[in-house]
Amino acid sequence: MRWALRVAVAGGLLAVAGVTGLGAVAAEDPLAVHRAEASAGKLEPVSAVRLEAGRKTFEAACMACHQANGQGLPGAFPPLASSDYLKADKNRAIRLVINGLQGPVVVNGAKFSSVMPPMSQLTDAEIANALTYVMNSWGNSFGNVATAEVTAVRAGPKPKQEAGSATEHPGTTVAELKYGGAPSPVGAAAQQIEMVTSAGAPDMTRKVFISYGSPAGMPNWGSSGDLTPEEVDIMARYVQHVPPTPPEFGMKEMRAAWKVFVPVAERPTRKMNDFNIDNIFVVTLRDSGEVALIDGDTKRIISILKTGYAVHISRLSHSGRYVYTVGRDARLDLIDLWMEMPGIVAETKVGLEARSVETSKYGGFEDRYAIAGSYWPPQYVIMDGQSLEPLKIMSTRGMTVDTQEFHPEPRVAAIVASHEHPEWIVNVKETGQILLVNYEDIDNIKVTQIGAARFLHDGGWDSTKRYYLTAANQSNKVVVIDSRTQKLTALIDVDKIPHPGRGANINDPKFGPVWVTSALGNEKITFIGTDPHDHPEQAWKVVRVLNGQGGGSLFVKTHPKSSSLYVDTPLNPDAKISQSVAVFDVNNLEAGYKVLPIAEWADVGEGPKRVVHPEYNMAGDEVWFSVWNGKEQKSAIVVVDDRTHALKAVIKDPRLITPTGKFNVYNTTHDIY
Ligand code: DHE
Repeated sequence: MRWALRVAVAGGLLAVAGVTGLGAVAAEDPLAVHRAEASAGKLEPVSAVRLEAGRKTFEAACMACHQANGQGLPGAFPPLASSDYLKADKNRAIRLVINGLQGPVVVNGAKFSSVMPPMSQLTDAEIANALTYVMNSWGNSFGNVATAEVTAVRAGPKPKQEAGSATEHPGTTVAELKYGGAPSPVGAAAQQIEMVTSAGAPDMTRKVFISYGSPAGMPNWGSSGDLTPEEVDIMARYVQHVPPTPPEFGMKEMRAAWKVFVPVAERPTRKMNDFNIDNIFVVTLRDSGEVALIDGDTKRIISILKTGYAVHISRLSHSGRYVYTVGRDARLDLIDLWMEMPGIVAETKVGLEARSVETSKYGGFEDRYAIAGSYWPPQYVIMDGQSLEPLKIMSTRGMTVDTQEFHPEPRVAAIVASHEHPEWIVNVKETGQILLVNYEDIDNIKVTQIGAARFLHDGGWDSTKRYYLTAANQSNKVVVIDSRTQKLTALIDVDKIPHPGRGANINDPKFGPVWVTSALGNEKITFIGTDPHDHPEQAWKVVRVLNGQGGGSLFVKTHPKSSSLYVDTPLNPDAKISQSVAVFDVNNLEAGYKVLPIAEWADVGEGPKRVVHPEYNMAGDEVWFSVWNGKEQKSAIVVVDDRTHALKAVIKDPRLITPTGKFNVYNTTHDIY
């Protein structure tokens, strides 16, 4: 199984959509087994209704990995049938379903090292019934689980991992698990899926992951209509069987996916609306596969546009006219803000899974090109900036920076556009190589490869936009690239799992210009000196570490006109912390932080209500926060006065489904953060 897909699949091990026809492949009829055992007095009475309900939950949430016959997949997913691990400890089983698990575990003498995401979205009754079903199927006779037992475990003391370090798996925080395992719209209607088998390969579950997606963000390639049944079939065999040919996504597929709705010649030659487009916020509506364009002045929704699946980021063209959005399904949409009613003018697909997009920002190349990086296949694609016509595909397969071994599937993480050269800076995650891709002459393309550190993720510019600082997250390092000299400037050790977004640039009263990152793995907010000219002693060193509210932070934010530094903590296990934000006074950093109860201000009722991704308006005097709730619950955007930190507005609308990232047109165009 290919690595990138393994990651996508492993992220969603136990939570995929339902499949019918279990009876045909199950070793024994569980109901018959249960009835026989119950009548023999072996079990507490368990109703057929409960077992049937449990079977359904098992099929929907567990079967793709543990298989219809409970045998798991050797070397990948542990068996549940005759499992000594399951039999040994009922409460542990309940805990694992609620909290997830990351290997290694030993089951029936065999070692398994995969990730099982938390299934805490299931109700107590669903978990109880599913476990009861599992404990009474395939010859198992392990007793049963009552709903009250699940309730008690859920309400009981949090395992150590809830405090930041996994009980079963030291080193993995709940925040990390949530980050890779956040819920997604998995089709509950997933009913009709075909069986795929290859001669000599283990039976595999029907094409559930691929058709319906996983909660880790793997797109629902099949049910979304993005892949034909034939493509799903190829992909399914590819994932669990030795693939005859890998499902690459090359020029042929890209050209087939490319659509221009409004040709460049038919687009307006000047702005045709009265919107102050510089202050529009492009807001990701994660679980509805849409973006909202919100007028930053009036706080009204201008329009909601259907985009790729779980859009990840939006970036702006140099002119500020075009918005590029990239979905996890690698669909790219191009929005023209000059139209009377801004809308999508072109669309394409750059692969099967992607996270990053950027445009050409160097003088003379404004709005000319776009680039998108894929997680799968491992490649980046250069496109015409105004039509999205795919022009050049470049592979990222290559050698790892440290052991210098070939990596077949290194994913493309963040991409930024250089202001010093006609180049993009491309993070290649698994190899730890940073590529400077020169777009001056794409037929004779020049790529400078800088060895950095593995697990490159996100990053942004220092205040001068000369130095690019990026997190190598699992390496616990921040990498600095000098985009002028095109060289590695520094590799800086930081504490566990830095996650800056694009970071925040402030003028530290003591240390001068610094770039700031928070972290997923702990409460530290790390300041790195960025001014080798006037503050050479501090340059590229950690000059200050502040304690924030806690771990599970994803984004920090400030603005050149502001003296506030905001730190979100959406993945912290404590709801009080995940639903609020910390704000520091840049001029008095030692004074600690003030907590703004953003979710409370939003007043949206029940739900996780994670407060995520601060984003300034164009003037730099207000900050917007997403209150990211469940798909079926109410979400909102809360606007805060940056100077007083008082609530300014709450944007609520039933169409605002799971808002996460927000990108102010002016600030994103000009890399202001
Ligand atoms: Fe992100 C940026 C990858 C989960 C919201 N995210 C990025 C970037 C990458 C990335 C590579 C940098 C892009 C760039 O700058 O070019 N994100 C991933 C993942 O692989 C991961 C862990 C799991 C996944 O399946 O996607 C992941 N990300 C999330 C979320 O769960 C978040 C919080 C909510 C969501 O909408 O999915 C999320 N990621 C964001 C946002 C940015 C981002 C808002 C842009 C930050 C910015 O200010 O530039």
